[in-house]
Amino acid sequence: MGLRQICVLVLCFAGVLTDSINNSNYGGSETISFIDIGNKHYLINTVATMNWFQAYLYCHTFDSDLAVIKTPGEMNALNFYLIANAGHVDTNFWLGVTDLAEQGKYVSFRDGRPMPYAKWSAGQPDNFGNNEHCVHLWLVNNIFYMNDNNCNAKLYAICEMRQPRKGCDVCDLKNLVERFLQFTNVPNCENW
Ligand SMILES: [Ca+2]
Repeated sequence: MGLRQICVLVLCFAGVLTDSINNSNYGGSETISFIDIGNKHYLINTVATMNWFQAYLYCHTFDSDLAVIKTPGEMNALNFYLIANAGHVDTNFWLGVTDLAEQGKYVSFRDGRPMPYAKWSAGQPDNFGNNEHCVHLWLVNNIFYMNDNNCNAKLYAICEMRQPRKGCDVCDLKNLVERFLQFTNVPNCENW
């Protein structure tokens, strides 16, 4: 097998890899329950309550993360949706925000950055009992606010689909494959 054939095999494999990533994140049955709310894609679990750690892992099984609300617009859109859907009313939902690492410093657990947006309920966060380090949506007078709660409390979960990264090595490799095939006049990978 010549160097050229080895290169094509490697590049073909790269093409397969690209497809599998796309399918995993956007096409497969794993994402069938995600819904569009505002400019994000959420998976809202109201089937089983779980503690914050279980909720974190639950979202990961769907290639997603516990939701982190970044703007008032995102908060309003989620609030409107949850209120308008009877099955979701009067429930609490874990978010991907915690001060477990340092009391009072709320961060997004996904990237460690400071909590980008907060809409605390009155008097919150209060770290009640010196044991509240995980943040959730909390319905108060028919409006959702945020509250810090015991991480072992059993609540529902809101996951959000991960945003596509800006640029990626695999995409660059795919472009390289296409240029290589054009340059070498190879019709497609299946011929090898
Ligand atoms: Ca609290």
